[in-house]
Amino acid sequence: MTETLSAAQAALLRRMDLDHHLPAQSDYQLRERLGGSRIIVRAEGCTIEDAEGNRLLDGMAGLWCVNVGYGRKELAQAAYEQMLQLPFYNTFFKTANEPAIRLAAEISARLGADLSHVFFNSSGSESNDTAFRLARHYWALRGEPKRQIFISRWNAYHGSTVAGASLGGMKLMHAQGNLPIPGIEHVMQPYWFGEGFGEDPESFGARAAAAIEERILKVGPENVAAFIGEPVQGAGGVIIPPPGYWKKVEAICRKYGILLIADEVICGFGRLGRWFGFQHFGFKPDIVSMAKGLSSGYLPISATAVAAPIVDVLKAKGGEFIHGYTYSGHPTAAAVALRNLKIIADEGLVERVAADAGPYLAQALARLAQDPLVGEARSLGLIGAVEIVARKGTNRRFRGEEGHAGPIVRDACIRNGLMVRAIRDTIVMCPPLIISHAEIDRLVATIGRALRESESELRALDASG
Ligand code: PXG
Repeated sequence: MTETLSAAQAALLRRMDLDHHLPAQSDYQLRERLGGSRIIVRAEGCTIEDAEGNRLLDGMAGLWCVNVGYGRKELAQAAYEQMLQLPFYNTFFKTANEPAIRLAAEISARLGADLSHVFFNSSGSESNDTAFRLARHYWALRGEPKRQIFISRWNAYHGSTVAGASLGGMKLMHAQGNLPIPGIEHVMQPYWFGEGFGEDPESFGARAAAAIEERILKVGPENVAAFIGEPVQGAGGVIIPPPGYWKKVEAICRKYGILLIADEVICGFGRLGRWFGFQHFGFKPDIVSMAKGLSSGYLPISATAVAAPIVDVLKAKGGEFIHGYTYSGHPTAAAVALRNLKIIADEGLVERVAADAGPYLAQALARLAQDPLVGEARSLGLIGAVEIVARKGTNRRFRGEEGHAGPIVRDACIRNGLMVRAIRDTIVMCPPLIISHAEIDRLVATIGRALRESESELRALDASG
C-alpha cells in the first residue's frame, strides 16, 4: 500500500470502486451521483484520514468497534506471530487451537456468572445465528420442540444475515428479501424520547417491558424459545432504556422459563463502563452475543457465550450440534482478540469509561442539550445520542421527509472534521475508549457548530414541509 495517494491515484481508485465494488448498505445510484466513496487510507488513535488528506475525529470507532483505537502495534504483532506459527486450522474435527481455547476461557471469566462456554464465529450476525439455532436446538433436546418463537423489539439491530435481519426490528430491512422469517415477534422498544415523551420514564419502561409479557401470553409461553435484546440499542439510535426496564424483562423471562439473549455486539468490552452491558443493568442472560470490540475490529471474530445449564443439556443428551463456520475459532483472529482484551485490561479502559471519559462526555452533552435544536442529549459510558428537534422542549421533528435533519447535520459534522452517524434525526456517537478529554470537547463542540451551520437549512425544510 502506498504511503500517500496522489490526486490522480485517488480518482482512479474511486473509479474502480464505482466499476467493481458494492460497498455495504449503500445506495449505489447515490454513490455515482456523489462521485464515489470517501476512501479512508489510514488511522491513528481516534483519527482517520481520507485519500484527500482530510483528517477526521472518528466519533464512531469505525463502526462501533475500534475500542482500543487505531495504530496498535501489539495487535499487528500478535497477528504476525500467530500467522507464522499457525495461521488457520478448523475446530470441526475434534480439534482446537491454543488462542481459541485461551480466548474462550478469558471471555467466560469476564462474563462471570454461569456463562461458562463460548462458541466462535466471525461476525455479530453469525453470533446471533448461532444463538438462534442453539436456542431452538436446546428446547428440542429438552423435549419442548414447540418452543420456536423469538421475541425481539422493533428497531433492534441484530445483523444482516437472514436470521440476524429477521431478529432485528428494522422495517426497511424486512422489506427486502421477504423478512422476517416465521417465528419472530416484535414488540415496542423502550425509546422514551421517541415513544414515551411526557410520560414518567420509569412507568414508560414498565409499559415497554409489559409489552413483552403480553406478547408471550398472546403466542403462548409454551411456544416461546427466547427474548433477544441489545442492552442499549445501538444502530436503532442509541436507545438507553429507562431504569428498571431490564430487571423487569429478566423477571418476565424467568417467569415463563424463556431464554434471555443479550446482544452485546456494541455494548460489550467496556462501552458502557462495564465489561458487558448486562452487568451495568444488573441482569443475567442465558446466551450472550459479542463481536466488534472483542478484537476492536482489527480482525473479524465474534463469540456466542452459553450458560452452563444449556451446555449441560447439550452434553447430557449427546449428539452433535451440527453448526459451525470455517472460521469458528480462527487462531489468528483469536490471538488478536486475546491481545486486545489484554490492552483493555492493562490500560484500565473499562474503568476509565466508568469513572472518567463517560462522565466527561455526559457533562459535555449536558451543555450541548441547551442548544435550541437539541431535544435530548443522552449517553451511557461512551455511547451517546443527540436528538434534533424543531421546537425546543418538545420531541417535534423538522417537517419534510422524515430523517432529513439528521443527514444535514451529520454532513456538517463531517465537513468540520468529525465522523458521526445520523440515524433518522438522531446524531449518534460511539468513540474509541481511549478518546481524550480534548477530543471529547472537540466532538461535542463540532456537533454544536454543525447544528448552528445547519439551522437555516433546517428551518427552511420546516417551512416548506
Ligand atoms: N448486533 C448488534 C447489536 C450490532 O450492532 C450486529 C449484531 C451484526 O454484526 P455484524 O458484525 O454482522 O455486522 C451489529 C452490527 C449501523 C450499523 O448502521 C450497525 C452495525 C452494523 C452495520 C451498520 O449503525 N452493527
